[in-house]
Amino acid sequence: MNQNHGPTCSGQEEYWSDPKTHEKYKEIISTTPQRKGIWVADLHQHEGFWWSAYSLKGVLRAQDHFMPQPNNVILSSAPKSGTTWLKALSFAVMTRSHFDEPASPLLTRLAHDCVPFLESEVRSNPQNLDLDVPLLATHIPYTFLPKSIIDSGCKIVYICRDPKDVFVSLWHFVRKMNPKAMDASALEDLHLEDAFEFFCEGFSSFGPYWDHVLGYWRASLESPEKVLFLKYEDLKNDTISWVKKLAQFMGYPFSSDEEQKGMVHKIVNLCSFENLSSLEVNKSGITQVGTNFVSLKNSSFFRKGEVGDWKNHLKLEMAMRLDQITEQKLKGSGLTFHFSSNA
Ligand code: PAP
Repeated sequence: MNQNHGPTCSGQEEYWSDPKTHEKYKEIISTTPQRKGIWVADLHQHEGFWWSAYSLKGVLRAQDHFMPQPNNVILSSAPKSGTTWLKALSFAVMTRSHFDEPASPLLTRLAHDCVPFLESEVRSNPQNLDLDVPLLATHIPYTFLPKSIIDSGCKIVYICRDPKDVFVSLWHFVRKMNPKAMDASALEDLHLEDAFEFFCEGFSSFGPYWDHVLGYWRASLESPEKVLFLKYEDLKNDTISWVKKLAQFMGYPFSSDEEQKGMVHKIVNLCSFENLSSLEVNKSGITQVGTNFVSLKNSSFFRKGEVGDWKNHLKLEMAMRLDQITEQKLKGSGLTFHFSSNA
């Protein structure tokens, strides 16, 4: 009964089967500045951001073909900012009437298998859901979102995170990747210092990180009714209040009866790091990222789930440098991260 779960890409079938369209994207990508790096794939620069060829192709396709449903809610983030958690919470909020009968799919599926990325070839996902949930996720920067989303009534929820923790999370994550085309040990040996230099330069997938954040921040100031801007740290600090705001924003507010019966707590507990990371599916499952190019243990999406783990990995001067970059990039925007290296 999998209905409108996932993006509606009119013409998508043609894209996948039409060699001309395929060639068109290939050509665009081949003309972009390309840089080899330490990340899993070489990155291409397009419209000011860095993309793997696979992501960029998916994004170009989404721009040409993606037609949102008016009730779609788009969950957006730069990688390692809290995507998995936001997906789980939003999914749990929208499907709360199915918690008991049948049990929440989050108990048996990775959150990424409950909420697809619109730039990925979601149709290849074999794990269709028996629920019609109008959620989609993306790592696409705001300025590069398909025009159909900007012009639609779709709501967007964005989550960001202290860049220091994003970097540390990314470094750990990349080292666990197992791309078929690469020697995995090359990634395991990835030096923190090398990765740090690249990240500071803005050279990371969907980066520069700060530009990603600023695009959504500005959009949330311009259209607060359309874009909800969250910080991972705020969500950690007061999950209950933020889940209520999230539900309200998405158009699924909790009734006072639900609140009295503890529904908000139930959702927060279901989606907590402790609970999700202890589930069998998230401990031992495997997922494919992008194409069948990279296979990943589901457990790699659940590492520590803490605020400030950067302190265990970054030297003070590294942390200060990243904070300085952040301060300089965000200057005048009104956005701050109160998570200074001196804290
Ligand atoms: P993605 O972009 O690859 O999907 P994303 O989910 O954005 O990754 O980020 C992963 C981070 O979220 C990990 O952080 P860490 O490396 O600092 O530990 C992961 O542990 C954390 N995370 C995953 N699920 C949760 C959760 N339920 N609550 C809090 N943090 C979580």
